[in-house]
Amino acid sequence: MMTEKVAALIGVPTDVGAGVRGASMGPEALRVAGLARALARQGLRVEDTGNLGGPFNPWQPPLDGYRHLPEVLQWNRAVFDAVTAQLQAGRMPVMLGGDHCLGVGSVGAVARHCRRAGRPLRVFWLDAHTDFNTARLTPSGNVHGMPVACLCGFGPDALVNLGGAGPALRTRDLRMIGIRSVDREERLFVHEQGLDVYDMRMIDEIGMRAVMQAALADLPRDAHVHVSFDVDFLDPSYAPGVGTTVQGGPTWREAQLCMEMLADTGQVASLDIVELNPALDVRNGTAEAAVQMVESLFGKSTLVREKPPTS
Ligand code: EXY
Ligand code: MN
Ligand code: MN
Ligand code: MN
Repeated sequence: MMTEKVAALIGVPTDVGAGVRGASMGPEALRVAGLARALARQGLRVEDTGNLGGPFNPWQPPLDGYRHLPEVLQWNRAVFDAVTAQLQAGRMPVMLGGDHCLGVGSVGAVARHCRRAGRPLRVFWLDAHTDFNTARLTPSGNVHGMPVACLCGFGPDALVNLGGAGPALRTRDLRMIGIRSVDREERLFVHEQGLDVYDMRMIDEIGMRAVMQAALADLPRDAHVHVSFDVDFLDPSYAPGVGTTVQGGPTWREAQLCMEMLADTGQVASLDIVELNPALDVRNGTAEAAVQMVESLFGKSTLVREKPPTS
């Protein structure tokens, strides 16, 4: 008997890592936009575990290069524990952010879980930004611009070692799609560390299909695929409800193809949906766009197909 896959929704209502307030309302906006129903339509059983709790946003300037580090740490500890618990229960964690600083706890938990199980991990970071700043490089001190660096071992000890000693991720386990905003000094560090970045220039030149084929080319068959979906990945023309819009993102169809090709792997096993900011949205349209993308990520397609149309 095939056991039913269970998606466990974990709401994380905070914006302590962001430079604009409002992502704390993200979880509820995703629920209102019908996220649970969309996942259920794709054959998943959905359990909404409710929201995690944590400190309020103190709205302070950076201290030693970080804004709100104690609060960021406290929220990420809660995320790490909640995601770990769902993985151990055999469920698929779906984290509803909240800002992208929460990727440290979420991806950190997935990485430790995979390591314990001896299973390879591949993280797809869908974002306009590389989120690879450090205290020394950051122009803002906002930790939502730093989670990838923290996961790879570059950040404050407490975040780097959140779930155990040493970095959670190797840069070679990461693929970044949709990138179009990297700070000047961050850029040097991205190159120095050899991140696998598929930026908008590449999507323009070879198209989303070839980009995803390249990004998926060496995916091990037994790998756990984690998708960290920053809603600012999407073009602001149809997804204005984020705090850090960057023009020139993937079109609706390009974004959907990206999701569809990830779905085709059949290996998506955990997900973050972050940076949705309902305070900046128009009639919850960005939340609805994100939900539609997530439905594609779990297999929604127009026709019933055994394999991709052109393979
Ligand atoms: N790179 C900029 C910074 O570090 O302040 C902007 C970061 C935005 C991060 C959003 C979540 O992807
Ligand atoms: Mn497992
Ligand atoms: Mn991000
Ligand atoms: Mn971003």
